[in-house]
Amino acid sequence: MGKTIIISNRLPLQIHISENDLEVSPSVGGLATGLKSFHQEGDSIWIGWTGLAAEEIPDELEPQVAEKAKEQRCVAVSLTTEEIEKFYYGFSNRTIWPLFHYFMEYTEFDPEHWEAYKQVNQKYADAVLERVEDGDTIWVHDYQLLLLPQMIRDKNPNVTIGFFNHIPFPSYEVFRTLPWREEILTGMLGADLIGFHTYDYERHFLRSVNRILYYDINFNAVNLGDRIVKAGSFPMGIDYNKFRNAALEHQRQPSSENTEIQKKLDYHKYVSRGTPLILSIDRLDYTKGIANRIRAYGYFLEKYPEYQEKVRLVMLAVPSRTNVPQYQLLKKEIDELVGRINGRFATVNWTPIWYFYRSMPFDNLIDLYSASDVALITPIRDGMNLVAKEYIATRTDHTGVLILSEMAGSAHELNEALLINPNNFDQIVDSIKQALEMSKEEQVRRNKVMQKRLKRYNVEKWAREFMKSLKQTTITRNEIKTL
Ligand code: GDG
Repeated sequence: MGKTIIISNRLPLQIHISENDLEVSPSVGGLATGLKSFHQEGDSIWIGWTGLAAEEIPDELEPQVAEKAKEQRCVAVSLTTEEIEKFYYGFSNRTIWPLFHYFMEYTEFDPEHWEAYKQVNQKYADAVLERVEDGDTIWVHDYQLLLLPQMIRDKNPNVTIGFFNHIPFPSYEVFRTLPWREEILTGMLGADLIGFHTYDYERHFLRSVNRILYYDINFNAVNLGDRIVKAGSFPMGIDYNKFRNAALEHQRQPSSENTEIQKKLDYHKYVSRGTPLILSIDRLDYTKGIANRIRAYGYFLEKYPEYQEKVRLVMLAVPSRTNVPQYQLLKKEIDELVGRINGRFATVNWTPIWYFYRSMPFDNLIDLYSASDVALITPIRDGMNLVAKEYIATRTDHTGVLILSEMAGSAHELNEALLINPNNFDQIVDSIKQALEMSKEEQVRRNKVMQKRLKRYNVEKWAREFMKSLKQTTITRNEIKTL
């Protein structure tokens, strides 16, 4: 049996250089967090970018970067500043990301970005081809590398290729607006199996393949004539035990370090006498519905004034894609909204919103999940949303209420949450009230069902199921060949 090669835009680690010294830290984000456990437990190698531009790495430090990556069975792909600008911030995050999340008005169609996207996909493909041997299994991840499966297959047809899309796949009517729609679909179809978080994304993809490339579709199989490609839905899980154990550990030993967030939470506990906390955590991204969430919270305080001074929103927004203008504008909008609501409602003893714009260590994330009575997660569109699952998993006593947007892939599995339409302010506001007033018994009943599901369908199972289907697809392919 051959080896497994994971390939994604970013490695699960980030490298920082300070005064000619290297520092390694884990990368934040859904894909890295989820796949890391699969990688750590297996014998895969992982190919991707470190997050540093080639120009930022002095020649003498290059071997050290490679060494640090190797320690975690990773191989670093080097990207220049120009490639990062055009491939990553450009085509990936100004074309595919907004289009696939239905933000048509933010979508740019720039041929120069497209050229860079092709070139950089080829660069990743070359990094794979240098290391791949016949019989290996390659697992390509996400929207930055949609062309990779076919690029690899063109050079080496004797490997098994799986592709997983971590973001939504839009409906045909939206996807067809992309000038390079044929190339993108052909790139993906180089894989043997193409995975999505939900059945809806899978259907959207298959319909686009049928309408744009005219291939016949039989259930979930695309008939290319000489090859069959399968599509499937594999809702990504979390490392349930890791989150639950961290939460149990947190209960045993709360404030190990006196960090800023712990000081705030302690203050809240003693000074505000444990009035409820509502939690909001995301990368700062327009798809996550953060601005509307703040507006809805302001509206809640206005509609139900009895909750003024009786509740607090703790909001963590993790900096993301700060070079893209839409993200800079959103940051400004959020700063203003937080200022406006705090300015309008704050009293001497009470700040309605505690806002943090930074990323936090894992332990602090657990502190926040554990301390919060309600999690308010209201994306406009979200492939899955792992934060919702992590919140449920860390509630060791099964209390706590999750308010979750129907537009998140995870809403399909978390039916016992209070599901809302993120554009319906009255519904959000009434759900906040319902959450704050929900009996403990009902909280526990809802949480238990969801936790059980998360425990069973964890990230390890997700990866195993995908790999099992991938293997099955290739067995069928080989059987067809020998007929
Ligand atoms: C994409 C899709 C899909 C967040 N802040 C901190 C931190 N995090 C961790 C969370 C969670 C992850 O980052 C975020 O995952 P999400 O799934 O919520 O969102 P995206 O980053 O947009 O992920 C998404 C996912 O891929 C997987 O397929 O679910 O729909 O958009 O794990 O815990 N971690 C630390 N500090 C932080 O400040 N340590």
